[in-house]
Amino acid sequence: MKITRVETIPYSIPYLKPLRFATGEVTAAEHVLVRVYTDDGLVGTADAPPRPFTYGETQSSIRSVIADLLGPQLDGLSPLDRETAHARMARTVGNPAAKAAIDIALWDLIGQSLAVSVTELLGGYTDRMRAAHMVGFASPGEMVDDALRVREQYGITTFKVKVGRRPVQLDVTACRALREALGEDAELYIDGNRGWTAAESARALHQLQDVGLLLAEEPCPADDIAGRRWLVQHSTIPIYADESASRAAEVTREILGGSATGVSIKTARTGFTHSQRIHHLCEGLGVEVVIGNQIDSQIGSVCNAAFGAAYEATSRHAGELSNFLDMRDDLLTEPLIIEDGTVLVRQGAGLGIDIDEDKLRHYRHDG
Ligand code: MUC
Ligand code: MG
Repeated sequence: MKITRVETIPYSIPYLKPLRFATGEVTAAEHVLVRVYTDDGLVGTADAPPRPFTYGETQSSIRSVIADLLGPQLDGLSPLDRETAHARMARTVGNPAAKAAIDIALWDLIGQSLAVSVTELLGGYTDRMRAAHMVGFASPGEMVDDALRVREQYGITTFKVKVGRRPVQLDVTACRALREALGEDAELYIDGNRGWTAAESARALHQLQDVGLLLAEEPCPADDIAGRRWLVQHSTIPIYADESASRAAEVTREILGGSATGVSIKTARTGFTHSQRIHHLCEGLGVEVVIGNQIDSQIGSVCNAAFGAAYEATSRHAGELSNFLDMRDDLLTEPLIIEDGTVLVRQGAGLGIDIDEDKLRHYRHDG
C-alpha cells in the first residue's frame, strides 16, 4: 500500500457558546480535515485544529504546509514507513497540528489495513476512558451551571477550570463555588494558560488550598524560568506542563529543569507517534501524565480516547474528552457518546470513524 495524495479540507462549525481562557477564545471549530489516500483505496482521516494563540498555526497555514512540504514528502511511502515520514516532516520546524494530523491518518490506515483498532496497535490497555470537562471563563455562577449540567447530562465528575489573566480573586471565587456545588467527590484542577505570574500563581494556589485541587496546569509561563522553578519547588499542588512541553525534548527540559511535575499529552499536537514517545519518556522519568484537549472536535476526541485507553498511565486519570459538546454539530456519521462520565473506544479498525459527507459538504469552505 502506497500513499498517493494528502487532501486538506477547511471547515467551520459554530460553537453553541464560546470557550474562553487566558490566551484567547474559540467561537467556531475552524479546523482542517486531513485525508491521506492510498493506491489500494484505503483513506486515513484526521482533524487538525489550528491554535494560533498556542502554536502559531492557522487554517491556511496548515493547508499550505501540507500542500507545499509535508504532503509531497509522503508520496510513494507506505503508511508503515512512519520513521521515514517523521524524519522527512522533521525537516520543517513547528507546525505541530499539521504533522500530528498526518501521523494520525497514517495510524488510521495501518489499523484499517490490519483490521485492528489504533488502541490495540498502540498498547491495548483498556477499552474506555473516564472523561474530564473543561470549564471556560464566565461568571462563577455560570461556570457552576455549566459543570452541573455536564455532570447531570453526561455523568462527568472531573472538571478542569480555566483561570488566569483575570482578577485572581474571581478565579478563586469560581473554584470555591464549583467545589461547593459539586461536592467533595468531584475532581477539580485548574489551567492558567500562562496567565498568572509565578507570584500570582503561588498566592492563588495558597488561597485554593482547601479546594482540594488535583493539579495546576501551566499557571505561569515556563519561559519565566527562575520564577516557574521557584513555584514548582514551593507548591504542594503538582504543576503540569501543557503548551510548554509539546515535544519530547521540551518534556525532558521542563522536567529535568524542575519547571514541571507532570505532563499533559494531546494527540492533536503530537499525533500517536510522538504522543507515544512522550508517554514512554514520562514513564522512564517517573512523571505522571494526563490526556489534554486541544478544543477538539469529535474526531480529535476519538483520537485522544484511543490513545488514552491504550496505556495504564494515560487511563488512570480522566482525560479531557468532552469539549465537542459545545459544538453545534460535528462530522461523524456515528456520534461520540459520553455516558456515565465514560467514553468507549471505537470498535472499528483504525480510528473506527466515518465522515458524514453531507455534513462535510455543508461546513467545508474551500469553494
Ligand atoms: C488547554 O489545555 O490549554 C486552550 C488553549 C489550547 O491550546 O488548548 C486549550 C486547552
Ligand atoms: Mg492547558
